[in-house]
Amino acid sequence: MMDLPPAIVTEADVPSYSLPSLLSREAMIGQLESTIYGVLSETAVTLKTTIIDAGLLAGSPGVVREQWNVDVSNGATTVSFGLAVFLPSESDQPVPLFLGLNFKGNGSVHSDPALILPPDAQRGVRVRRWPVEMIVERGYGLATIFYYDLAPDEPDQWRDGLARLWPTDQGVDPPGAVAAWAWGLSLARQVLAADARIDPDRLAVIGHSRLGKAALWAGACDPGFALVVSNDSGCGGAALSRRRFGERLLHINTRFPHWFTPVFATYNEREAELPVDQHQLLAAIAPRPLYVASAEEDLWADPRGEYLALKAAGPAWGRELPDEPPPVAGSLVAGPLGYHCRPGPHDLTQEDWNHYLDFADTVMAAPGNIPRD
Ligand code: GTR
Repeated sequence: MMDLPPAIVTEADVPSYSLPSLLSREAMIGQLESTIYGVLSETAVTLKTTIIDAGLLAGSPGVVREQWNVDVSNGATTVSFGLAVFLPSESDQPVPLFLGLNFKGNGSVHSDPALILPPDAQRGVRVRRWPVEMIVERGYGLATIFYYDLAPDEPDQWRDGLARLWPTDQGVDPPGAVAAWAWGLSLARQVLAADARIDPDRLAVIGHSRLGKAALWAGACDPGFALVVSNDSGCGGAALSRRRFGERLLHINTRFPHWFTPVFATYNEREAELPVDQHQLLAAIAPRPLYVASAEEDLWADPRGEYLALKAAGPAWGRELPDEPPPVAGSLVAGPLGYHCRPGPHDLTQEDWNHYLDFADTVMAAPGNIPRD
């Protein structure tokens, strides 16, 4: 692999730039498709859910653990993925639920030995990112999918997943792996919405880092998500590309050539010529609630650029956010928009979840109060 230039990590080295204007949601989605992600997928599929395991979460009688197998079929081909679902064991009404992809397998999110673990994966290794009991105690469900089940994160293998269902000719702006992950989120939302224990109108999508990019693209394209949460999603996620701060297009498109539609790489080192920027991805989520979060030490993901993208998207919700982000460890909640920058490194922590749950309590408090397109 070619030697990549170092990242810009001082504000003084950020070029001056001007951002493209916000457009209609449809126009922004169209430009984001043709420049960055490719289409989410227009493939008509049928979904079949089988509950292959149901019990109480080990050590936590207040939590129901289920494992679902979802068959996705286009008629000729079927691709399956597994969903781990956690719900309150007692609830007299359908619960709101967070859906997010995980990096290390469903058995990485909790030490419960019943959870399916991919080969060579370590049980419970990502417990710190998934405070299952805390989320459920606060009245939310949680569902998660191992992202390799949707599209293996390898340049030469990512098509061996949901992409097998797509037509071979994907046109001039074929989707990349981020779009495959996002499509999987959208399909999972549909099967979750069909379960009577879950409130179909209060489904949130959340993602960390590359999976935050997928959560944002899923949230922008699928209005069925009532709340979108981006945790440290950075370049190709919430961070403005024109700032060229931290990871920039040259870095991401060289290291991960399979994530985006190929034309994105033609903008390497000429970000100012992009017809779009990431504030438009955020704005395409309006009028539904959106929370963006950064971590102070995560310069690779450009915390300031993530805030500035949210600020630039604000008018899509009729919101004028302050010029400066809230102080580290503080947070800003302006109606349907939220932001915080947590002290510490690139990660998804309980502290982040506390912010998301507090925010969800305000924007998803009662069924039916969420603005829709
Ligand atoms: C990095 C990548 C980031 C981010 C991160 C992650 O290597 O450069 O864009 O996606 O991985 O997903 O943890």
